[in-house]
Amino acid sequence: LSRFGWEDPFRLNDQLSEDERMMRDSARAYAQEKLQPRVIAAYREEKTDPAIFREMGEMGLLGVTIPEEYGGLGASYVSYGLVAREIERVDSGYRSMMSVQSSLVMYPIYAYGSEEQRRKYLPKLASGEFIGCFGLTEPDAGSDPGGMKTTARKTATGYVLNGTKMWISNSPIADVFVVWAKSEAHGGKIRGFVLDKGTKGLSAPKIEGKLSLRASITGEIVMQDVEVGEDALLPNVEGLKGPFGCLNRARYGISWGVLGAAEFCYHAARQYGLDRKQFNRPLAQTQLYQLKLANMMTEITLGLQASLQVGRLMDAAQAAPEMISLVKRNNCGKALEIARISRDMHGGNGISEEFQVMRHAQNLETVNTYEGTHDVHALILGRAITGLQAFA
Ligand code: TGC
Ligand code: FAD
Repeated sequence: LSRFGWEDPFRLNDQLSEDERMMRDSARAYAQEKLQPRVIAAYREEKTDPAIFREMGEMGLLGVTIPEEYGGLGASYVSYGLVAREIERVDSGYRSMMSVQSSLVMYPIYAYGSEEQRRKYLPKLASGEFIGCFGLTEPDAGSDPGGMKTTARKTATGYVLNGTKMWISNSPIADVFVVWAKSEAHGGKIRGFVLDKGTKGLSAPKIEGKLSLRASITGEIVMQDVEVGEDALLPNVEGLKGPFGCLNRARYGISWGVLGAAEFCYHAARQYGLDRKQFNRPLAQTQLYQLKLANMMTEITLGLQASLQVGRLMDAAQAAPEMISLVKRNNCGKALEIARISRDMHGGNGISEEFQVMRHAQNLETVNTYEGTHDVHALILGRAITGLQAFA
């Protein structure tokens, strides 16, 4: 019996608990049976099927780490990472839909919300009856969210919000909007608000013309004198650490997710090289082809091991944001490179939708940019290494 397998060189499988393996297998079955058959058309036609949220909810894939009493599974961060990997093996856009709902909408309501807010929103977000979105980025504040212009002005009964959010996953189909604004009543500090679809002055136009992440709908959030009660404020957090606390979790999930996409591209390149002959031998029997496969396997294996370690530290409440920046940045960069090389290894077929590797490569351009760009995470690490802040 060989101790080495090209699909799992360091035997990640053996390092998981029984519960984690079950979670992974049920996410894989759902993703392969229900998502894979519709993704090629969804991407081509730029269509996001809202029913996917309800399906994911039924499978228990939304809010995996949220306690059961609020509709979650109370499972580990390692389980959450494994789910992200399986969904993104099909498409980064589907993983985006899942991770925004789980880490950027359910998590802040759970961690920073009142008991009433938790009870009102979490069970319906967990079942997929409600779709959520997270508005931090603005047209003039992307990498520097502290530069946001959205404001919340205090009134006798609540707040009035004004501002525009840009590049917001799920927003055109969202029922629940977690938005971040500078609140005059709190000394201009950033505060979180939960808004309901249909509130006067709130709209979410779709952003057209995306050449990446086309199976996941993206929009703006426009707030023109949106009046909300005191009960819309997330009471338990203030400052940028509010949105960053959510981003830590989403970035961690992405570090696993992108490796699912990379594994798809690695496996596809291997099979293609075994099947296709040129110069009277399989492409996979050439030195250059094998070198590329060896590089892919190496980066995926090291990346998975790193994300597993960060996940174990998160589950033990021992993780630091810099660890998350390290795996988000490196795994995204490596996955993007793997997808581009796999595209090349497929020759002309590599540009066809049928072979799917170009879709992954295009998607990973977004994933390398959102949740902190590759370079911004380098600066976060640079600050930790040197003690010197290079952003501004
Ligand atoms: P800085 O001075 O570093 O920090 C301000 C306050 O925030 C605290 N903090 C954190 N807290 C928890 N976790 C973290 N990771 C934290 N990072 C910082 C910090 O302690 C401080 O707290 P306090 O109490 O002292 O005020 O802030 P800065 O303005 O200098 O930040 C610079 C920088 C570059 C690190 C940061 O702004 C950054 O990360 N920029 C990237 C922005 C980003 O990631 N945007 C993501 C938008 S959401 C999205 O893309 C969703 S896509 C999802 C999908 O579809 O899957
Ligand atoms: P910029 O910040 O303008 O960056 C442009 C370039 O400059 C990048 O290469 C960057 O690395 C570089 N740069 C910036 N600052 C520095 C510096 N100090 N030093 C050196 N280089 C620098 N946001 C949300 O809030 N919610 C969402 O749900 C969401 N979903 C998204 C979905 C999609 C499809 C996309 C594309 C984006 C999404 N985003 C979302 C926004 C995303 O987080 C931002 O696009 C990202 O943070 C980068 O901001 P920016 O686009 O303004 O680029």
